[in-house]
Amino acid sequence: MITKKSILEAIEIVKKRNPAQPEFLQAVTEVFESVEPAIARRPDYIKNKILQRIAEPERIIIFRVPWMDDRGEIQINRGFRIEMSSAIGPYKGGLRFHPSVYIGILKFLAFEQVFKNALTTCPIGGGKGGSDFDPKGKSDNEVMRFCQSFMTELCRHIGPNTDVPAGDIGVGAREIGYLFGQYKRIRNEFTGVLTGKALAWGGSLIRPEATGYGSVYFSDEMLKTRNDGLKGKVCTVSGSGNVAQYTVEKLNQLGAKVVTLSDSEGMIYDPSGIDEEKLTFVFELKNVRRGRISEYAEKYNNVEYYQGKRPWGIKCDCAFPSATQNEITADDAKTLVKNGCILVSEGANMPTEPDGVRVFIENKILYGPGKAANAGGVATSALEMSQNAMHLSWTRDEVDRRLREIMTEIHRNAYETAKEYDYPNNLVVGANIAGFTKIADAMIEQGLV
Ligand code: NDP
Ligand code: 2IT
Repeated sequence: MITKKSILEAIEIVKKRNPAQPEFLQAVTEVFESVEPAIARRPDYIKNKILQRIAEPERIIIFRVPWMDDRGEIQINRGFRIEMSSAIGPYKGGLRFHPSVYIGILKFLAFEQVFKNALTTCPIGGGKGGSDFDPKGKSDNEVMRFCQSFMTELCRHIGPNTDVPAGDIGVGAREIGYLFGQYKRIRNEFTGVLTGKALAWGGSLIRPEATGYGSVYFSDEMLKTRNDGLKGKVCTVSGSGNVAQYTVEKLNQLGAKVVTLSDSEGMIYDPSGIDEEKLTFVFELKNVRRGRISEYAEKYNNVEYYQGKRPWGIKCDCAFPSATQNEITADDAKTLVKNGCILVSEGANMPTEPDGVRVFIENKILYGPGKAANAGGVATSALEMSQNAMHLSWTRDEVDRRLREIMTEIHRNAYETAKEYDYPNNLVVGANIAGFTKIADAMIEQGLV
């Protein structure tokens, strides 16, 4: 009773203090409500005001990013870095460049990142950053000038033992390169301050693949609990960026068939499956030509393109949302269940609306929440940091083996924690409590800071 009251009060405080940040409130509410059984066992969490402290970023940096476009016109964007929690390691998390970016989106992402990173077994705190800059339609030179201006300010706040950014939506290998170059130039220091770097200058093998591969490994662990596997499963994937591409690659390797991809304009449905050759076309289309997924339907026969649609109306066994937040509504979730979907593994961050999550849980779907299922990306970033610190590089097999082990351990931890707290098979409760208790205990041990 006291526990419930304390949680509701904490949610009220977060709501009052952060008006007009619905995504942040959504993420906080989900975690706070689901950790109730852990707080009920630990009155010291209430006494130490862990909920209030954990939802308040340690530091937020907001800055002007002026740059000049190819026509010589001045452009102004806004840059952010949310340093959410350093309880278990330096701040770690991606940068998102997308016109929808504002402080509420980045705070939700930073908050999720804290628990995700705690689950990885690696010593990394949580952060997130980015800008409302839209890389779409910009020349490489414009992207470079923007990245240089962004890093000119950011470089005073980050460092290999302080805060280590990486990619997210709109930030891939090209952007990380420009950001790294400018950091090195200003600080005169060649160091592992960013992850997702290219191989020749400190990057790790498997980091580009890691989020997608990890989400598939996680789905495999979920299926194993029902003595099932991915072979022969029909899968829908949303998005067509970094996470989606490597999700398709690994699903193909494990004998599944992927029938959809999407972008912000629409989706393609290819009933015969996106095989290796077609995936090679997608890599080139999205990463080199930076085109639209609709071109896939123009290139291949018997493929349908649905403008403005997401893949959730297509019948499938397993769904891999890998585009963005709140891309699965409660109605989408009902449609998936009705069509026989047995598994959802979230490559994206918070892709399912809260009512959709409830539909999955009530229907006993194998549901892997993003902070567990997509943790392979940041975990492999932590492996990149380790390699940088040791000034060496592991082989592809070595990194992939470690990634596989980490995903297995995240699943085991979430699964066992759910059981321990009497919510068997509920990986939302399991992942949230496992991440939360690790952070909360570290905070108490380190005193009131
Ligand atoms: P990319 O920029 O490589 O790709 C994003 C894809 O999602 C594109 O196909 C994009 O379409 C689509 N998309 C983006 N915003 C929207 C939107 N508002 N509505 C519909 N579609 C959208 O990003 P990533 O693949 O890296 O990231 C995808 C998701 O995975 C994000 O939620 C991210 O936070 C999460 N994630 C990423 C990790 C990583 O290591 N990269 C790690 C863990 C999670 P379009 O091209 O039309 O914009
Ligand atoms: O959401 C995420 O976990 C990421 N975008 C990856 C972060 C990282 O530091 O690799």
